[in-house]
Amino acid sequence: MHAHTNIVKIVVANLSKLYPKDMEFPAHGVDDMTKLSYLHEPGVLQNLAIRYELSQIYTYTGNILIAINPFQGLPHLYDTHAMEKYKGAPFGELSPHVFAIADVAYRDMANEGKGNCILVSGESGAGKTETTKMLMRYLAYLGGHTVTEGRSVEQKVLESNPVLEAFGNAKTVRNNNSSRFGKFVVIQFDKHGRISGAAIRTYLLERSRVCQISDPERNYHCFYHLCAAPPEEIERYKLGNPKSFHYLNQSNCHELLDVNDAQYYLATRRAMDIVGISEKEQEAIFRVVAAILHLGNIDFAKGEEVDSSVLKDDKAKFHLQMTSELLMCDPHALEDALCKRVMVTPEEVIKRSLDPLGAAVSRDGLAKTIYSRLFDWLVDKINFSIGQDPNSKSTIGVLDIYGFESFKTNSFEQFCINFTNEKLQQHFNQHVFKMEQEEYSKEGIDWSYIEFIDNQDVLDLIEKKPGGIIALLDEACMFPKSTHETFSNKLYQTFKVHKRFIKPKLARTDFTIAHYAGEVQYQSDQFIDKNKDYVVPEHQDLLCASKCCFVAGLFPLLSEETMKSSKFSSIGSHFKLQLQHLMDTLNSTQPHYIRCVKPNTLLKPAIFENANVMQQLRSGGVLEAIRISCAGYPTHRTFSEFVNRFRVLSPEVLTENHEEKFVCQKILEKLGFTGFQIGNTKVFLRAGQMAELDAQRAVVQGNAIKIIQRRTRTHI
Ligand code: AD9
Ligand code: MG
Repeated sequence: MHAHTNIVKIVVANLSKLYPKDMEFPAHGVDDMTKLSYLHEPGVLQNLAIRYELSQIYTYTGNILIAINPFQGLPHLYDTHAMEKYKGAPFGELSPHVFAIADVAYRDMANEGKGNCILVSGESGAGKTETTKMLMRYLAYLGGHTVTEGRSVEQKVLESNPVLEAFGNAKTVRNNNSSRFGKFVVIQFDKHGRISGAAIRTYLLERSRVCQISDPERNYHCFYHLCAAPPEEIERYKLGNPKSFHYLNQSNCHELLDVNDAQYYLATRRAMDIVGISEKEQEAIFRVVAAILHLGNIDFAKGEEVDSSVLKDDKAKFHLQMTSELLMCDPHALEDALCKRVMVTPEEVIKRSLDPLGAAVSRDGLAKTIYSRLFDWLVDKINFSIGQDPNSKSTIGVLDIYGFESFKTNSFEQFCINFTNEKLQQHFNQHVFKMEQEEYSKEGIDWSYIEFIDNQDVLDLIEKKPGGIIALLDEACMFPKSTHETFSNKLYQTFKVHKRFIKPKLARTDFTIAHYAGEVQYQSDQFIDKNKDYVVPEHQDLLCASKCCFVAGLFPLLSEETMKSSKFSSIGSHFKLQLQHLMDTLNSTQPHYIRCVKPNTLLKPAIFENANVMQQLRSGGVLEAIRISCAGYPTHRTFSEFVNRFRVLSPEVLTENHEEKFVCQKILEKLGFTGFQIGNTKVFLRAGQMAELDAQRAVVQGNAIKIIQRRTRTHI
């Protein structure tokens, strides 16, 4: 190599790891990946990177929309003008966009009067919630009303977002506005295509955040909003700086850049007005939020008796007083409910004291229960206020649910989240596979031998009844002597030879599941606790007796039967049922997919991290979709496209006046290709055949160039 050449990096690679580059790769990339001659990982990645650099954040892979978070406002992309443009435009005619997906769903729904759904997925911070909001805005634009009085259904649907975000979103390390719950919104339309109702379903709110946060994350937004409320409210609720509350000061992050909590407080109240939450209810809601903050400041110290606890100091007494005033319950009863437990034995009823640690656990349990009941109340209230249309069969569901998670430590939450993703992945694969089959059938070609790899084995491992992990966990929860060790051992024994279950070397209680998106190692130590949906009867009795009907309403009197039944209620099994219900809905509708991608972990614009994006494409099933299509005939080309590109390979066929279909067949036969199929309008090629054709074309063209060069030289 000459010394003056630019630095050349020599990379040695295995031939099987080299992929042919698309020689005709357009400088601006292609707006649909299936237009690439070579459908492989590097090609897909390069295409997305080129487009992202040009602020083209949307790209199709067939019918799937890939959306890369721009991390900057792109208002022109979503303004009314853009909405007008996409309305009714044939799919694929304009640049890829969320509006185009919503438009297709709307047209399917309106023309065929059936259910459609749009599934938005991606990892935390990838842009699911923002995308969902855009979809809902567009659907509201298409199916909106002009109302003169009161609020329209679509206004209420749109304003439910800020309310649920205030109570269900928080700053995490991955996203400053991370949704800590899953959400499925079903919008109903009447026979004229106008919005006539909607229903919001939520999934698994992260409860632990209410009393436990780590630096630099935050608790739910509403706590900070309330601490920044106008002075009268601060005085009424005896609030102050977030730093003074235990539930907020475990992290040093109290304020967010570019977020004014005071303004958000007022905005949340306005949104509550719109969704139909009365002034009185709003007062009660925020009173409960304030009560939770005070509750968290009730500290305990050792009491005189062994293993007993008392309020630690005057500060604790003050906060106990405040909590009971705000919840309108008796302060002594509150103290007892926190520090004591009633034991019922066949002979007598005894009050047993809790030690300070036990009392703190009891306090945190109460805070979590109140908060999650408050959240459920909000969802119910919003649903009630929006109203559902019992006659509507035309619906569009929009799913914004947590993506696959794999952290350093993974607990029960990650287990449930990844279970969800396995379910959705199966649905996705089946759908992509079906679409591919439909295309083949339409073209009249044989598809019978395409293999379909399923993740049913992981799902069985998790949810099979009996014998799956959730079932074994429920058993462990019902057996009083269980520990996480006994639970883990049971798993190790049961799944000794399961190929999706791994006992990590050296691990004593961890277990690993080989998910479709990669292996995840779970720490089992809190599984048993977190699976129990259990409200301490003392807490239930205390709040059920509250003089505030709102608070008492969150803790309705339990029937005798429920009281008596010793069977606990399992969060895992309940979630499994909810998911099954969701899948049933999804299976009965026409799905559309949006895969959100987070281009970098810095949450900054214009940075595209290759390896990171690749991983997301893998776990989002985008590459799986590509694999499925590669297993069959990855390249589909219309007859005329094919002839134009490869006529040079067999010029003699063209000289006779043949039909294009025939020409395609002849070219391929002449070159000795087998296994391809000629459909009604397209040529279907097996993996690698396009590359082979291109190589031959390059040789022919190269020869042609050489001939021309030779001729030119002889002329000189
Ligand atoms: V999480 O799983 O709920 O933690 P999401 O919902 O996937 O996550 P979110 O929609 O909240 O992510 O997006 C994160 C941030 O990216 C937003 O707060 C915006 O600042 C930014 N974002 C996302 N999409 C867009 C967009 N289309 N245009 C501009 C965007 N900014
Ligand atoms: Mg979100």
